[in-house]
Amino acid sequence: MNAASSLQHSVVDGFAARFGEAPDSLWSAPGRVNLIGEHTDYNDGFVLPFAIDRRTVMAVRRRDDRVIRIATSFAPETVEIALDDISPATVSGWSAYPLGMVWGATEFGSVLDAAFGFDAYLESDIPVGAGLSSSAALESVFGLAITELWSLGYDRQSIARIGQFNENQVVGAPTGIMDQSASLLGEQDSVVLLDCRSLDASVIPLGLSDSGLTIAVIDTKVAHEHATGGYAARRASCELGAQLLGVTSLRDLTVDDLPRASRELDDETFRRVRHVITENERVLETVRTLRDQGATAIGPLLDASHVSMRDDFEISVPELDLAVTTAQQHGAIGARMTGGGFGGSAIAVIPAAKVEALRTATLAAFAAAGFGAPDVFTVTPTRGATREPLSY
Ligand code: GAF
Repeated sequence: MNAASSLQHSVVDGFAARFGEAPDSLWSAPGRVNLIGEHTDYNDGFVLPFAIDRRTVMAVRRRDDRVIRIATSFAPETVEIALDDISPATVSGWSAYPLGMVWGATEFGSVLDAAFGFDAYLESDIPVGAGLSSSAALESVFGLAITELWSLGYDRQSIARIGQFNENQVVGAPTGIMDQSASLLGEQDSVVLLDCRSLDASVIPLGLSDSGLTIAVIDTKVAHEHATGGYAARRASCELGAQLLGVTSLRDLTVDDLPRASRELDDETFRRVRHVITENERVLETVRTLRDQGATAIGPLLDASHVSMRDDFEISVPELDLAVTTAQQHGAIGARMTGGGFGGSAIAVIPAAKVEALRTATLAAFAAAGFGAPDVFTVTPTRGATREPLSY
């Protein structure tokens, strides 16, 4: 049995153990890795993430009333709430990610007169706090399920927008729209080019296996927290930079604007702005490179992205820098931290044959630096959120 189907079996069994009956539908949504394009989403820019083969799976059984009960393997409690009572004031903790989607849907105009309650049970093999969007997967799986079960009529981009709205308004993290988009729009062996201004998305084949390459994730185990601190400060710097330069968002600037930005901004704000402007260009260059030359040629762009995040945006940490340099020294064609930063994971595009050596070298380098042991594993671009067959 592969990991995905064993997770599905476990969720079906877990549902029966919690609720005493079998589920009647099954849903799943993946985490994501961002290949390139960091902190560009909330600046109306470009991102290039993909959905990974680590998923959150949710088993559901319809009820005759308007109550939702939701439980998971990673928390002991079963949360019970009438769907009409869900609001930012009534949900908290892990269940705010899924349940907040109900309130989000009403804020997006849904009338829930025909909605029915259900019991739901979730399990996931996306590591929490690793910067691989376990929270977006919770929102996406629940958002897709209520969209289909209650016939709400949302397309996937709209579910992603509700997920971002939920995260901003209910959970309280000032994040952009990349993670939910990747979880909902991902396709097998492909990356998703998302224009975060228009929300136009195109799926671009990555072609890794044709080149003998794979993507290794190095989870530093340094926990990040988006609801507080550095992420919000970086977003505020970007908004300040855009305001001082007289544009709606940093998307409206190009490298030609950098000399003026350097004259008009303080050094720190200028470096934040330079990261976003150059990162947007790197995303588009990565897409051109993938189309014209293939995955073997994208390494320098990933390396440059990491330097920009380390030196200009200042969102890396020593563990991420060590993961990146170790990967670069042990056969990666390119490596960078991925996600919001301040911890979480780095990625390395590397020949599949060199992954074991990379794991050994990374564990040794972290031990020598006195850091806790990281996790090193590979990921494959996979399909986005889906209804799963319930065939057992
Ligand atoms: C986090 C956020 F949730 C995303 O919206 C994005 O801003 C990312 O950090 C940085 O690129 O994952």
